[in-house]
Amino acid sequence: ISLSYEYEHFKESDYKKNEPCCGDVPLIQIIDDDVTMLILLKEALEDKGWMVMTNTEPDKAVSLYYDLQPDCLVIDVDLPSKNGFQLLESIQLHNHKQFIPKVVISSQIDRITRMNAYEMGADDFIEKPIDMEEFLVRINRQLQRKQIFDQSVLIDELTQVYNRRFLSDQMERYLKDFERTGTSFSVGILDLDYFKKINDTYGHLTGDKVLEAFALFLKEQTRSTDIVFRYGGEEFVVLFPRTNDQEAAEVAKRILEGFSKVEFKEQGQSFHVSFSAGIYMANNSTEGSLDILKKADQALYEAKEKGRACVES
Ligand code: GH3
Ligand code: MG
Ligand code: MG
Ligand code: MG
Repeated sequence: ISLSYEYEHFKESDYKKNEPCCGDVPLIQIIDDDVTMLILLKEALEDKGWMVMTNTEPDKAVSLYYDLQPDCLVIDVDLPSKNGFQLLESIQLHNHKQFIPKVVISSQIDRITRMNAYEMGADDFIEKPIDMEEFLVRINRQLQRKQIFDQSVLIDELTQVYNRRFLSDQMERYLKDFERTGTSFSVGILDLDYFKKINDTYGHLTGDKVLEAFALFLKEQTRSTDIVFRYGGEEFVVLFPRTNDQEAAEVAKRILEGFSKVEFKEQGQSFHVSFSAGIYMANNSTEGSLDILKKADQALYEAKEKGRACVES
């Protein structure tokens, strides 16, 4: 079996957490250099109905971790190229504001190794060879913790704006209002342009700073009745109550103009960041919140197609 296993079996594009189809299915990321082990674990976890992505390469694993924000991370700490502990530490360091359960698997099970694992942020420690039945129970336990955590949180830790969960609550509320009073609202999805490149050039911590700055800018530049949400990674949603799509698009354009002028300075270099936006106005009460977000997302797609740094509705 070749090392390209991971890409044949898990395409990033197959899994978009932001999309309704995948939103509720837990995603588990496994990092192990042992491909046989990966396949074994992957199949067992998939039998439970969970989605699994596997990585043998630590660096690729970190960027996928950021990209897809798994619900549970399973990591082998005795990796040859980059020490698993180092990897765990760097993930922990960069992602300290997010709760993603981390399960360490290891054939070294001495006390020091176990203590190291917990100190580096492991939530559980499972010894190899793995007892599959027990492994599944323990992973399930971690997924439950994650679910309880997610359900209790309405604010995104990193950016301090509302999260995706609260977005669906609010959209339901405004849809009911629309049904009752006929007062519509608009929704904008704003996605930073070439954000991956910022991470790749300056590192994830700089990427995080840009996200924080963008969220703050959005809050400052919208009306107090508008609500800002972090929709996923580098995507934000603004809900504009009592606003038609034209007005909302104008606001978005003004924000785009302003934000594009913000100068970020990092490692002796300066750079600017733009975004693309898709706007949609709810126009009949039979539309659900997911339909509305899909429409806004289509408009966003058009904005990206047009070359980015623009607003489509
Ligand atoms: P496009 O112009 O088409 O939107 O390109 P893009 O690079 O912005 O889009 P893509 O979806 O390819 O990449 C999004 C990146 O956002 C990838 C992922 O690593 C990064 N990301 C997601 N969440 C976070 C986060 O919390 N912090 C950091 N630093 N990066 C994140
Ligand atoms: Mg190993
Ligand atoms: Mg995106
Ligand atoms: Mg983007």
